[in-house]
Amino acid sequence: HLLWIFIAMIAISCRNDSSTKPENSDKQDSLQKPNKPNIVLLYVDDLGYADLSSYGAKGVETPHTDSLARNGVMFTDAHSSAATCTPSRYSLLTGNYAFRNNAAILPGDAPLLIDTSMVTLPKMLQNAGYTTGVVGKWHLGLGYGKVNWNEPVTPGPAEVGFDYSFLLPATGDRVPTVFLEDDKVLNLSKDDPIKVSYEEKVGDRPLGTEKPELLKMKADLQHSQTIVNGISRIGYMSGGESAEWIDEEFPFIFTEKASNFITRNKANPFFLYFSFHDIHVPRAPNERFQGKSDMGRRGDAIVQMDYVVGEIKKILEKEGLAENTMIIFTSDNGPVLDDGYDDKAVELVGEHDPAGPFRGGKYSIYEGGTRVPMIVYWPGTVEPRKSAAMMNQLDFYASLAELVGQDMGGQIIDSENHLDALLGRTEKGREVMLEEAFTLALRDGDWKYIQPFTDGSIPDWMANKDIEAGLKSAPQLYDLSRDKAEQHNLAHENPEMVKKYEQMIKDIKNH
Ligand code: NG6
Ligand code: CA
Repeated sequence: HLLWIFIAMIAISCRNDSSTKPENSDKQDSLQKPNKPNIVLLYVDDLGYADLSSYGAKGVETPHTDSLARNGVMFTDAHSSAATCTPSRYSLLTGNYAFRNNAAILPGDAPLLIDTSMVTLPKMLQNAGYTTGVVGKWHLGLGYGKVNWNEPVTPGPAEVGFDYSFLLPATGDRVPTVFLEDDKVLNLSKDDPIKVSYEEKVGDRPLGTEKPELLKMKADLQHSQTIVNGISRIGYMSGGESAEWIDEEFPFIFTEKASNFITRNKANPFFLYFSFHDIHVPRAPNERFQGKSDMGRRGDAIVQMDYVVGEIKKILEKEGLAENTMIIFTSDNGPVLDDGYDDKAVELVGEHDPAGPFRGGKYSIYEGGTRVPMIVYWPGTVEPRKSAAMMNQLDFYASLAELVGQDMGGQIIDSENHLDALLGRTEKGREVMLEEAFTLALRDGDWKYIQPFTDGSIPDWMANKDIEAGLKSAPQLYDLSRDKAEQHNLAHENPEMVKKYEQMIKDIKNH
């Protein structure tokens, strides 16, 4: 009798099992193993080392990001590969230093910078079974340059390895001021085609130089071309009125697109590259965040960014994905106050020091150029701690390849596997790395060597903007263990070290 009950119970439980199993569940089971977590990369624009309360900010609170920092690995020596956006993003997605492709800040009508035959970071993850998406700022060029925005725009993110994309094509301060969803401009009407030029005025929209009274913020000459949404931009644009973005809506639109991507893909591993517009210029935070910091628009943009971080964390929790998702939070380069718009960032900064103890910021070869906040949050897997490991975004590629069990493509030269450091299991990160700005620097542990800057020139606008690029005609050598702020140049007393580091840079370049 008991035996019959036992057999009946087994039969019932088997039936339940098969009726609740989704289709192709075997595939899902194998992909959802702990070594294939979802990966969400929260990539903030121009956020400085000390722009979060957890990293020492004054005059602004960032509770959502701080909670990631408190409960994850909080790095104190983590770097974007370069001190500006395009080169950093190039390295992030390709695993190679930007100088290998001469990557520099791209104009808004530049061709796609990444060779589509490369096995990029997102392609490597696709090969591991991930669905990949990018939401937010792109700034890696599109098509073959000077694209026709009225037709499908290709090659672009799809050819770089993203199954889904929702983009600001270049930056918030460059035309065209429209969203690109996959390869098409969103909400574009056929009767009102878009025309873009970076050389001469097109159409009748007024320019910042012509109608300054229409502006929410005054701007420098480079940012004083076509006015859209009360903000003058770099570049000229006509048409596309129904497709124009409203800057103040970015946080909600990007969050919604990211949220939809997460929900659509919750059953299989996904990689979301969430690329913020904040806190880049033009800083036009939604009214919900206006006045929420003591620093005006720049601080309010930080609050807005932090809100979005909280929303994305909430969506992951709501979908039951928190423990199976690794969040990496970081920034593409150091901080800048005046980057072209009169948003009072300089006047209202108060006691706040956006780069913290480090010298320089965006555009600079000093530490402030590339040393950025970095947090890895993966509840249940990563133990909370601070880490002084030397880290570089260049190494996300090899480290994540290790995590998901993929090889690195043969074209990947520079990326190193530091998965253990990324997960806070060791404080041993890189021993040596380059930092890229208008010149190159080499970090060898706490030693930092900066190459003299002799060839080439920096743009004029930088000179008038209190930007410390760190370019000198003589070599610079600093001991960061005693001199974090790079004040005491030791190059003169240490010619042998200068020679050695010059040679090391040459060797890296000749690889
Ligand atoms: C500079 C812009 C600056 C910003 C930067 C790119 C001028 C004077 N300045 O050329 O405002 O757009 O490019 O920033 O044009 S980044 O974070 O995308 O690298
Ligand atoms: Ca940037």
